[in-house]
Formats: sequence, C-alpha cells, structure tokens
Amino acid sequence: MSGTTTTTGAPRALHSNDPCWCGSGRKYKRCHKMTEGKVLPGRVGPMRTVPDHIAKPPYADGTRVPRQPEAAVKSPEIIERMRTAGRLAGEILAEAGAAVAPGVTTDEIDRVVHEATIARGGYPSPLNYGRPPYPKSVCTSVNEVVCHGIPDDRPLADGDIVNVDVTIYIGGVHGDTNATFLCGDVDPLSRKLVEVTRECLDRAIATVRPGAAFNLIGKAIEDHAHANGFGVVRDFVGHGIGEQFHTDLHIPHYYDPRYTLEMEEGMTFTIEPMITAGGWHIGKIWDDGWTAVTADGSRTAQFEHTILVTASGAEVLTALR
Ligand code: HM4
Ligand code: CO
Ligand code: CO
Repeated sequence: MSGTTTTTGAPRALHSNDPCWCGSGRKYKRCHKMTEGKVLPGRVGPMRTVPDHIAKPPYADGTRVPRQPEAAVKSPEIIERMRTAGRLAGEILAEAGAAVAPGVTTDEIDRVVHEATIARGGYPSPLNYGRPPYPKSVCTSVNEVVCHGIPDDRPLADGDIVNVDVTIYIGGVHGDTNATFLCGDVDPLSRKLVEVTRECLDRAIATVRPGAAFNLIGKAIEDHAHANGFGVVRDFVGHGIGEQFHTDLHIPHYYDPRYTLEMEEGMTFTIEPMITAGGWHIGKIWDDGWTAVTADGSRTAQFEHTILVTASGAEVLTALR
C-alpha cells in the first residue's frame, strides 16, 4: 500500500453524475471515480532481521502462540517496565514522523522504525505477528487505508495523510502508539480530519479514572466525531496490552451503552480511534490479509496511546517525556 494512484485520471474535471470518461456508460461516481487517486498495493520487501542479542516475543520465530490469560490489572513491577516500553515507543514514533515527506517510501519509514527500535534494545512487535504473519516492523496506513497498511515501495505523495503505528517489545512488555502525519501540502478537509481525530483521543483519555465505565471512551469519541460530520470505525478496537501485544480486553471507539465494565487502577490498554471523513464501514481486506480500507474510499485518520489507569485518572505511557 501507500503512495499514489497509478490509474489514469479523467481528462477534464467531471462531476459525480456525469457519464464516466472511459465510455462505460456508467455514472462517473459509479465507475472510475471509485479508484482514482486511491492507494494501490505495492511491492513488499523481505522481512528485516533482528540481532540475536535482542529479546524476542514468542511469535518472533514462527511459533504459534495461543493467547495466554493475562491479568488486566498489572503489578507495580510490570507497570514500571511498561513505562519504559511506552516512552521508547513514543520516541520511535517521533523519529518515524520526522521521516514522512513526499517521495519517501513507506518501506523507508519501516527501515527507520526497525533500526530505531533495535537501537533501543527492543523488538518491533508487528514483525511476524498474527496470521498471516505480519511481514514488516511497523504499520503505515495512507489516506483511505484505515489500519494495518504494510510498508512497500510506493513513494508518499504530496497531500497524503500517513498513519504510522509503532509497537516495541522490550523488558518483556509491549508499548503501542500511533499518529497521523501530514505529507507536504494537505487539503483542508483532511487536515480537519486529522485534528479532530487527535482531539477524539484526547477527550477519550480525559474519561479514564477508576470506576469509570469503559463505554465513556466510545461516547467521548463518537460525540466529537459526529459533531464534526465524521464517522467512527467499529471493526477495529483498542485493546488490553502488557506481556502480550493484544489481550482480550476490548476498547470500542463507538458508544455501546451495554459496555458497563469499570476501569480499575493498574489496568493498561490502548485507545486508538479511527475516524473517517465519509462512511465508517470497512471494505474488503486486501489480499495481503492485513490492509483495511474504507468501503467508500473516504480518508481516515488515527491516533493511539497506551494508557495506565492511575488513582487520579490516566497516565499516558507512550507520551514523549
Ligand atoms: S498486527 N498491528 N494489530 N490490532 N490483533 C501487526 C501490527 C497489528 C493487530 C490488532 C488491533 C486490535 C487487535 C489486533 C489481535 C490476535 C487476534 C492474534 C490476538 O493485530 O487481536 O490479534
Ligand atoms: Co493493530
Ligand atoms: Co498500535
């Protein structure tokens, strides 16, 4: 994924209901407008290697690991290790964001993240995770790609919005954070989408405290997204995190009144709203088994932090400190 379209554009500006320029006889909006300017799969390079001295999660060597039971409330000793992992993830994300520019391939972003992770003594958690095994060290999701975009050889284009989702495994725990970066000169609606998505994450974090229902998170996100005319993705949710990348704790970003489970001091989880400029539905996952795009081709943005519930509220473990 990533980069620009390779499809041929209309020879002149067409309106949605005009007949398509290609001569199909269909309306433009039902024909080539669907694919013009859209992200297409590119070439994915070989998996990068991680030096022997780096401690690896169990799935790194291809061992199939079923999800283990993991306490939602972490011990003080695990929390301290998660503070370290979170801070390092934040640093790596900032390095990756600084590399985003027109002409840079998403595989180059992957190289930056891979090397920055190893330089800190960590393992890039996405590498070889899940089924099919994720083939790269970071997710790079451009424009209408909602999440789990695989870095490839497509150069980023001026005007793209690029989510970079970094997770590091270090000290036996994971730290997970992402942000959407502007590539060159981005149109006003896309800039608004990115800004509102960041605000959605901030408002969600502000609901976190012991005794608060988990559905307050989705309420805060959905209210702010809808007030701005945007959609909230339902097919991907935040998750518990700790010694495993994803635990069975689910954090929906939409309002579910039935989700009255209460937050407890010592819980760690991600909040990672995906907000769409158009409809919130996901289309078909690409043949790579990972890349999720919006059904209507509308752009989407995402921000993520790993959060610890403290006595007084939330500690943002992946914040830059
Ligand atoms: S895999 N990012 N994310 N994301 N997975 C490589 C990079 C990845 C995910 C993911 C959000 C929510 C849940 C998950 C998940 C299993 C079912 C294997 C535990 O994979 O829950 O994976
Ligand atoms: Co994910
Ligand atoms: Co993430």
